[in-house]
This record gives sequence, structure tokens and C-alpha cells, in this order.
Amino acid sequence: MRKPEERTIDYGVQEMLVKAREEGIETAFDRADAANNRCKFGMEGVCCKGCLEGPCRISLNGKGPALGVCGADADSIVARNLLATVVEGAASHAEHGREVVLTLLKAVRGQAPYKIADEEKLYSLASGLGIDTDGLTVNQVAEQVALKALEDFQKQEGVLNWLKLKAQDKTVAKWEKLGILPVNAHLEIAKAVKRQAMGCDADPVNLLKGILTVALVDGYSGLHMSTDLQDVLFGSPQLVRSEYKLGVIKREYVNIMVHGHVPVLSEKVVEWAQKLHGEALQLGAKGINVVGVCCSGNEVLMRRGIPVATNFASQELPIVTGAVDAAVVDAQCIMPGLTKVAGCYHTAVITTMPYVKIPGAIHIEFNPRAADDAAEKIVRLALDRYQQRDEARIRIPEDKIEVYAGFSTKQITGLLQKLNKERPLQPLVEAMEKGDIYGIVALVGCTNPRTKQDWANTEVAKYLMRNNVLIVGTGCAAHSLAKFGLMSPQGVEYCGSGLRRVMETLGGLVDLPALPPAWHMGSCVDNSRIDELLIAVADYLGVEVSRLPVAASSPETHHPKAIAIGSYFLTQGVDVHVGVKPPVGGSELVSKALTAGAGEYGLTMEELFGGKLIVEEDPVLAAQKLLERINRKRKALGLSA
Ligand code: CUV
Ligand code: SF4
Repeated sequence: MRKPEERTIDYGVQEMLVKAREEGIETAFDRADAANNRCKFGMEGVCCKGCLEGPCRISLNGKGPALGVCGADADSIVARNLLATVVEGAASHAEHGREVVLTLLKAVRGQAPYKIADEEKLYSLASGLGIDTDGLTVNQVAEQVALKALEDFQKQEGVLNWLKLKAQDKTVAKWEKLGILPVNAHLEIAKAVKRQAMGCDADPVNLLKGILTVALVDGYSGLHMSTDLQDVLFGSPQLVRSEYKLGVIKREYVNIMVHGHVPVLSEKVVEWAQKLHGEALQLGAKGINVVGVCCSGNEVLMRRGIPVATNFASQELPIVTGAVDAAVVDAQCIMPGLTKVAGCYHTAVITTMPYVKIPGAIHIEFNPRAADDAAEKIVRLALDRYQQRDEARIRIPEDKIEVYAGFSTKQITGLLQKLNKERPLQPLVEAMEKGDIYGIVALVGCTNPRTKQDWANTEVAKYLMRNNVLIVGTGCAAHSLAKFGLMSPQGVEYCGSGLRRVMETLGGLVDLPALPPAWHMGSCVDNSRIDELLIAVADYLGVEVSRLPVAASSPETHHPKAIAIGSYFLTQGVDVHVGVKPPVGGSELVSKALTAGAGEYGLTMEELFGGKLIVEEDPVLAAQKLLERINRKRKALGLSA
């Protein structure tokens, strides 16, 4: 059993782990310790459960079977398993995108209580999609945009509309030549599920191409479409101040924790928490306090400044404070363990989606049409549970910290326009050329109960900042950086002098001593914002994204979605680091295709796109490797090393 300080570097979480142990409550960290003896075949990706002839596993030391019963070898099995993983990630994101599309469509047809919040973004999408907006009302334009989005789940030929809308032409041409362009999200996902099934695709190279197609589905039908239409519905984020860590839970308030992903739900919960404020007062509370966890937390933080309690690995711990009255979830990254922990307190865990239920939770179905009804019920349930609190068991860590978030592309260009009205990217690019900003690294992904929470995420970021690398963060990794001050003006303490100077100059434009050196760009689907920023810089320089001195890093990965996002960045030629080993070691072909340099091993990612996968558990070594890659790309671009 690891000690609390070996499980997380977050003091509040450590304190709650101690409390949980005192009260005999098990958390994911305990279960991770108990599951420590992991199956080697699974770890290397050579276990196949594809049919009832198996499960088959390929020997790792050459002394056992080299083939499954059907004759599949390690290369096919590893590639098929990886495809299945990427499909899970892409399906999660594409379903997210589709839900948002349907919400928008219902909203503009008067069938759901949501309104257009960002008309400017709507019109820019419409024009990008080739929609003639002449004579159309705003709602009619939105309807056309939504229908274009829906086509990406329906059409039988052509290419995803959102890919054509968002990707760089030159890169698209590369994908076309390789034959990996996706037609429609559902079709590609179904095709991929079929091809990895027993008796279908056994060619590892062909399977790798299948992975790339699904990665593009993830990027466009998942990430980009979700962010774009969420911005239309709920507004594009702007710089916002808020707070992080378990100390944001307030004893005197009714506390509602929102967890999951799609803001269609969390936005309504926030709205109804405000509407029912008076009723909370009547119960003797000071109000209703909504706190976020994981990506739902990111969504409402970015647009509403709602504070964030914690991230993935410690999602059960807010409940251990004894002061969370309701935990409401939608989908993805929801630990079933939540209801076990909640069962030891007065907390209601509320599931909301017909296809995501958890034994022990209360199910209140949420759909866009009945959004107000459901959100009201959810908040009322929290008010109800508030009255059942056991005061004696409440203990809330005091620790909390200030953070600035809301770095959408709109926010960033708006800010830079104060320096250069006509060519806002000029100051940023100039700083990159001079080396004041040596490069940009996207610090993304998760935390994982197996590894020390927040440690690798923050260590990689700090090392890079010291070397003047600007960090842009999303997902639960962004939470890690925020929890440790890297997303506040004080974060410049960790910076090299060049980066510090740039952040101080930019901070001056918004009356802050400095801009945080790690920009919070949102949830996991908001990796699209990072993509958009990189494309803007690349277009400005007249090059492909693959040539920029940038990289992505996910030091504490856990979810298939993170693997899908990483694969998506690889298709753009961006180097991707992961700090938890993906299960591909059992196939030299697959691991080399991902990790070897151009010319080092047959066909590799680097050869095809210009970036590769870096697997490195040690955060300092990882940061050094990323710097070395950035250095290389700087040189190739003719920039100082
Ligand atoms: Ni979407 S995928 S843990 S970072 S929510 Fe956080 Fe977020 Fe899950 Fe990984
Ligand atoms: Fe074994 Fe082949 Fe069936 Fe997989 S698909 S379980 S390798 S027989």
C-alpha cells in the first residue's frame, strides 16, 4: 500500500485519503495498489479475446505460442487491440459531438431551452461550411450549420465536412494520398469495429492506417465539432478568474459536484443552482455552490468561472469531505466506485444518461428537450440531501488556489490584437523566432490512480517552462497545473527569463502582473482549440503544423480517449509524449511504427507525418526529449537553437 504522499502531491487529497482510511472507505488509489500484479500479456498488448477459440496470448519470451488459434500473430493482435482502444476514444468524443449537434438543432427549432450565445462564431462556421446566409435568420443559419454537422454522421461518400472546415489543405492532401480520409464518423467507427473483429483485418500496417482514420474522426467529429458548437450554444470562453482544489467546497453551502463531459447538462445545473438560491437560504444554507470535476469542471470553469474541486484520479475524494450533497454525472471517466463512497455518506450520486447508469445511483434522465425539468429535479435533490448531512463527519481541506482560465483562440487573438491590431499573431511568432518562447507544448490528458497524481504533469510542465516553453493545457492535466499555481500569474516564477518577460508583457494588457505561463484551454474536446492555435501560427508562417517547434505531452494518461487524441496529434505531425506505457510492446512492428524516427525502421509515423510517439515514464527525461525534438524543429525552420 502506498502512503498518501506517494499517491498524490495534492495535500487536500492526501488529507482526504487519510480520512477515508480512518472511516474504512476504499478509493481508486487503494484498488490500484491491490491490482498491482498486472498481467504481462495485457501490458504488452498480446492478449486477444476476439473470439471463443481464445482467449489467446502470444508468448513474450519465444517459449510459448507465437500464434493464436486462428493464426493471428503478435503484430496483428497488438494492432487490432490498439485500433479497438482508439475506436473507444473516438466513439466517446464523436457521441459527445453528436449530442451537442442535436441540442443545437432542437434549440433552434424551439424544442429545447437553449439559445445561441456566440453569433459571431456561428457565422464564421457557416461561411467556412459554404452556407449562404443571405436572408436567413440567426436560428436558420444555426439550423443549416447543425445539419451540415449531422451529415458527418450520415453521408456515404466524400469526406467529413468538419475536416474540410478545420484542417490545413496541405495536410489533407497527405491524408488523401495515404487513403485514410474518413467519410462519416459512425461509418468509420462501425468499419473499424468490424475490421478488428475475429477473421477480418490481420495486416498490421493496414490496421495502423485504420487507426489513423479513426484518429481523424476523433479530431473532427469529436474534438472540433464539440468545441465549435458548444461555443455557439454557450459562448466562447474569455479570460476568467476562479479557484481550484478541495477547499472550494464550502461547508455553509449546498454543494453540487458536476462531473463528466458534455456541458449541455452542467450548464443547466449551474443555471438552476442560481434559480433555486432562495430555497437554499430558506434551509439555512448560504447558497448553492457548484464545483467541477474532470472535463465537466473544465467546461463550466472556462465559460462561467465555476471552481474546480479535483481531477480524475481523486474524483471520489470530494465526497469524503462529507459536504457534497449531490454528485451529478453524464458520461466518460465516471468511476463506478463513486456510489460505493457516496453510500457511506448522505451524498446522492445522480446519473443522467440512458446508457450510462451505475448501480447505487439515482437516475434522473436528462435530455435537451426536458433539460429544465431535469436540472431542477437534480438541484432539488441536492437541497433535500443537504438536510441529511452528518455535521460531525464533515472535514474540508482548507487548501485552495487562484487560477486564470478561458484561453480560447478568440481570447488569445483578442489579447494579442492589443499589441498588433492588424496582425495579432505577429508578437507571438516574433517571440517564438527570438526564442523567448522556445516552443509550445500541449500538456494534456489525465491523472491515473496507478501513478502519483499531478506529479508527472507538473514536473514536465515546470521543466519545460524553465526552458521557455509556453504550456497550453487541457483536460485533467490542466487541472494538475492549475492546482499547483502554474495557471496563475505566480506561475512565472517557474519560467525562464524569456518566457517570463513575454508573460509579463501580456499580463500588462489585462491588468495582471503576468499572464499564467500555462494557458488553460479547456476540456479534452478543447484540444481542438490547441489545434486551432497551432494551425493559426503555422498558416501565419506559411508552413504545415508538423514543422512548428511544438509537441504534446500526456504524462499521466489513463483513458482510451487520450490515446485517440494522441493519435490525432500524430496525424498532424506533432510529437506526442505519453508517460504511461501503452500496450504495444508485444509487437516490434507496431511500436517501431509509432516511436522510431524517419529512416530508422520501415514505415514510421515520423516518416509519414513528421512527428512520433515518445514513451517515457520519467518526467525530467520526458521533458528533455521533448526539448530535443523542439530544438530539431526549430533548426529545420531556420530558427536559433
Ligand atoms: Ni476529458 S479523459 S481523465 S483528461 S476527464 Fe479527465 Fe479529460 Fe477523463 Fe482524461
Ligand atoms: Fe485467438 Fe484468433 Fe480468436 Fe483472437 S481471434 S481469441 S487470436 S483465435
